[in-house]
Amino acid sequence: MQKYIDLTYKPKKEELVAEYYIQPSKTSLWNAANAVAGESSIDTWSTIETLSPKIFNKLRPHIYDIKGNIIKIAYPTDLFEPGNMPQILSSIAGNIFGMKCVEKLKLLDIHFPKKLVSSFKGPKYGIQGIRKLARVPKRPLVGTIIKPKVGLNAKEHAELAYKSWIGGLDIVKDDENLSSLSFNKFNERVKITVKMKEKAEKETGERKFYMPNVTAETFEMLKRTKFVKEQGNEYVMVDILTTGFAGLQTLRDNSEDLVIHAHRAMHGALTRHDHGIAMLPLAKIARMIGVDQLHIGAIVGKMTGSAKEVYHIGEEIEDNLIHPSEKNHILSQEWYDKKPIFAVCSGGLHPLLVPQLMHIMGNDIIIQGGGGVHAHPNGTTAGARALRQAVDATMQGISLQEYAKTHLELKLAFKQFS
Ligand code: CAP
Ligand code: MG
Repeated sequence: MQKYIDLTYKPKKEELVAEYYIQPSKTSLWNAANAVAGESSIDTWSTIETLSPKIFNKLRPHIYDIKGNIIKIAYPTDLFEPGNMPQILSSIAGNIFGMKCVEKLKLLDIHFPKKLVSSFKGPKYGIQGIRKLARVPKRPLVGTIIKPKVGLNAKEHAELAYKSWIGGLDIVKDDENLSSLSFNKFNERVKITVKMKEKAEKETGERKFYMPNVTAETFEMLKRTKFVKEQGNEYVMVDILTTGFAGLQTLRDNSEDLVIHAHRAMHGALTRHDHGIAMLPLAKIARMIGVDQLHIGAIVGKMTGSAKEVYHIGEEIEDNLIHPSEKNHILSQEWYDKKPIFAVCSGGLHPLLVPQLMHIMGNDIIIQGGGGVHAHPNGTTAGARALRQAVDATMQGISLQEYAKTHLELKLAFKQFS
């Protein structure tokens, strides 16, 4: 009996809605959908006396739309604990991925009702807060990642950061797998790098930002965040998936008013192909919990993520009202008081890719180049200059070829990256 399917049902405003791609295994799609709806809410595989009509009628979800392999399920909000992202995901993104009756299952989007959106802190700064801090009203922010990913000691790290900042970059970040290692201890790195940041600010007259990676066990993360604050730094960076959403919520609740940069290392284990969780709902969760900027893909770089997908994720984290799109598997979403956050485009980027990226994504983005800065033939500072020149040229509507005629670093970037 397919007790959760009701194609005449209209979801209530206060319900959570999840959209899934579902491929059944050795059963019908309807049977598999029914099992997913039950297992993600109140039910199990057998008929149980304890599932009384009273409980059923109060907490049952409704599969209200089935088109091909795409199903939509509306869940009563009482199934979820406000402010508890782990529990919400243990429901609608938990056991169901391991059920034998599904060959493949992918969570494509989640519509969160106001009661749940309001139960999370949301971003403290967001786009406008960061632009105000940076004194950069319009153009994309530009940054680099210290490379090699790990290997430099704290002093070498800080010196490379300085070279990047004086070349015109706004931001320098730690790589996602750099925490506190035997050859590069966190506190020492932060202390020296912040001093080099202040030196670069004095010499350039521009605000400069350092994003130290605090990813660690939660209490340790809070200790490191406190230390960063004591050094007078404005940012922390965290790997939100390897840290987990409970850790991210704790960091957001104890952020010491620092700006939170969210790296999405490990997302590919969930987002690629057609079994797992799409990047869109992960991005929504990050905005709801309250990061200020989030890696969402770079389209033209080295990582997966089509222009359409990355563009829509950018809309989701930057707009306040999201209109539904059947074609793109996007559910409606109102963001209420949750600030828009910066899309971070990174991964395989170099100066020559900037115009195309800005054409697709607009200016409310953060462009990061690691190898694309440090591999410049004249070194890091020149690489930083070339990346900044590519942004400045594009903001002025000048082609890079034209701009390179009067900007040597960009000219040499053509030799290196064409
Ligand atoms: C980029 C990067 C970033 C990726 C993350 C790296 O370095 O530092 O972690 O951009 O991917 O380690 O690859 P490069 P995404 O500029 O040298 O490629 O932004 O897609 O999450
Ligand atoms: Mg990295």
